[in-house]
Amino acid sequence: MIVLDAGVRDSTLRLVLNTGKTIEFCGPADITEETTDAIVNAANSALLGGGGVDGAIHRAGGPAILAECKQIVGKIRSLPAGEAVITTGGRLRTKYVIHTVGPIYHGGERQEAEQLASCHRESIRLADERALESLSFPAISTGAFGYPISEAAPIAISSTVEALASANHVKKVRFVLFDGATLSAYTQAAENLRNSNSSTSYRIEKGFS
Ligand code: AR6
Repeated sequence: MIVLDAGVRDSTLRLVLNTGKTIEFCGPADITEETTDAIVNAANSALLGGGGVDGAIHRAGGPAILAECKQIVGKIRSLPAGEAVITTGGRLRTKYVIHTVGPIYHGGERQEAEQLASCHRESIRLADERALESLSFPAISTGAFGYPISEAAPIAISSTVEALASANHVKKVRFVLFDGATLSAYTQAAENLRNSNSSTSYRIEKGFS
């Protein structure tokens, strides 16, 4: 029997790496309710909040998160696409928010794939540096930034598999996906990647909720 952690309502599929580390796909769900050690925010370079998941995180987390973001921006001016910074979680149930900036999609010829992969690698690296064990990602760049979900999903998943495999502390990553179409694109991509890439060593468990 698979026992789910509190907070996961609708996991439909998970990847289990040969080390036992897992990547879960959950949804439709709101990432602001997650109880993982960190949640990832799909922010913009100004780090001052916005719409979509960024707006939802700042609304639910309260002013402490924005105050920390302002301090960070005071030092670095702006956060380039593909990079990430960490703040506390304010009033959220999670302890930390990792703010990363996804690429704005311009057709795929402007290093969007590399930047999107970097968002996942850098977020996991920051969580690992803090010795966190779990974090949750939204579908970075697939909303206001226009990245086609079917292109973004395999990049998000393969970069996460790679970064999770080499993490020292992070054991569990969740993709917390807001709507059914995004959830099915990500789960489909996970299955396709396993079939197409023999070097990716994981098994798939399905149908737990
Ligand atoms: N929980 C999980 N996923 C969510 C939530 C939520 N509460 N709300 C929205 N999503 P977007 P981007 C999904 O636009 O494309 C902001 O204004 C949403 O359905 O939030 O990286 C920032 O300030 C979609 O699948 O992020 C930036 O300016 C996914 O999150 C810009 O948008 C990403 O959509 C970033 O654009």
